[in-house]
Amino acid sequence: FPPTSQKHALSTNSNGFVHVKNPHLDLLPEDILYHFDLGTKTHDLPSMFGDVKFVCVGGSPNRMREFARFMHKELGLEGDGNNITDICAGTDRYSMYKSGPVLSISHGMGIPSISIMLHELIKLLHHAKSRDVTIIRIGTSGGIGIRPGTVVITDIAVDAFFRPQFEQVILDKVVVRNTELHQELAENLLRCSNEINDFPTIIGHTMCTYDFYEGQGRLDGALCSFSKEEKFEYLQKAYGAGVRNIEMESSVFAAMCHLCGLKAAVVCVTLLDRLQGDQITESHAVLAEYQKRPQKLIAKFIRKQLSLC
Ligand code: R2B
Ligand code: URA
Repeated sequence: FPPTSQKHALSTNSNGFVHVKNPHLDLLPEDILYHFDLGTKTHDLPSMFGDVKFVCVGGSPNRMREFARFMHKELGLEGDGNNITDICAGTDRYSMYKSGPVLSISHGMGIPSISIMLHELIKLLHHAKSRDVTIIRIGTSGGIGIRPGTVVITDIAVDAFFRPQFEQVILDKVVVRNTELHQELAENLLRCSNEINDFPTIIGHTMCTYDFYEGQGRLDGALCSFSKEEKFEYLQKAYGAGVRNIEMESSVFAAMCHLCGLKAAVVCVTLLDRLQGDQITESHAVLAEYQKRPQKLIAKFIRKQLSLC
């Protein structure tokens, strides 16, 4: 397929609304957000979500529930954060929790899963007339040449060829989309982490792949068609191109948020250094502490934005 270039400047919308870019939507009598089990006729989306200012997304439903509980406490909200309920309880595809102005949603693993969630989330924020929303993916990743437990704030998501783009097949064409993230937000997050001064944090490129095993150059999958030397050559090349971590959602996340005028960041902790191995061997307790790191950083950022610290 010949690639179709679709580079857009960050859609600046003076009113701060999230915009959908689909003329067909206006013709729908009702919009059913099927994978959330929410809809414009069955739910009062403006009253449920109109005050949302921060959306945090991450792969695992349990981790996003923990994050919502943590934010409930961090924001000093009334009541017991432990009783927080899943807004998407009617479906087991995604989980969603709300703590004041902070929405936490799980997105599952991989580009197709997060992409479906983002279509419905962006429409939800649009129908709810939410304004000035910042969206952050908090996740896990494999590091390249950096200490495990390091948090990487993505400046740009790249594909497996280290290109700053995301290719989406639409009908029978390949549409190429920009994967830049919000630089000022990334720098602001780095400053927050320096203030916490609890764990190493860097800004770097994040490589987004379609697979965890062969797609990330692992030697321990059910299939492997390359040598150990070829693996290292590839990872070194990635490092040389500025890649500091590898995960599976950042490119479509960056592309969709960019097109819809959402200020977006990707903050992932590294669970291992891929130059040292492929298997995740740290104990459950160590991994649990690592996964709290992006959460602590985002809590600090949100508290600062709300002038709570
Ligand atoms: C990071 O971790 C998951 C794979 O273990 C995947 O969702 C990702 O991006
Ligand atoms: N998530 C990934 O996608 N890769 C890793 O190596 C670790 C977590």
